Amino acid sequence: MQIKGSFDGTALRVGVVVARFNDLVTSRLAEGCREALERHGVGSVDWAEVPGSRELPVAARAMAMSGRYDAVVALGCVIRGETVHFDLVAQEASRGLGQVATDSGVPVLFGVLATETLEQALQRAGGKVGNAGWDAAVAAIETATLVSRVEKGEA
Ligand code: INI
Repeated sequence: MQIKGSFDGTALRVGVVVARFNDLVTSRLAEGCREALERHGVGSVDWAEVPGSRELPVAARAMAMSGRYDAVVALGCVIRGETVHFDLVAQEASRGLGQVATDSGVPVLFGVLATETLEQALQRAGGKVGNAGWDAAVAAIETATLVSRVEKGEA
């Protein structure tokens, strides 16, 4: 039996957490995410904001554990050239968000850019390399619908 997610988000409730740090980039990720959720019919979206990517896991955890969301999307941007603790922030966000997903069973999508330069980040936030916020939103819909089908025993 092949079980696949769908791209119909009409029945889904999605929580989005956006880090303010590097908000020139993260506001564009949020815009891409908003557009993708709308385009795929997600009617229920709650938005939360945190200071930086390091705070994404705890906010995502609160959303995921609340039982009110079928998926949580985390958006942030860490730029190596602008911080000496790039690795700490990026790794903490990645590890923490992965942990939230496995602890809660709720898909937690990793829309955190980790780049060398601001230019590279902007290219991935609606520039010529796409928009990671859009990609995370679409991945949230596909994964949440897959989880729902598995739980309901649907093919
Ligand atoms: N947070 C980011 O989201 N991106 C960064 O590049 C960054 N830098 O450069 O340090 C960053 N730092 C803040 C961090 O996420 C926390 O908000 C802060 O350490 C307070 O816990």
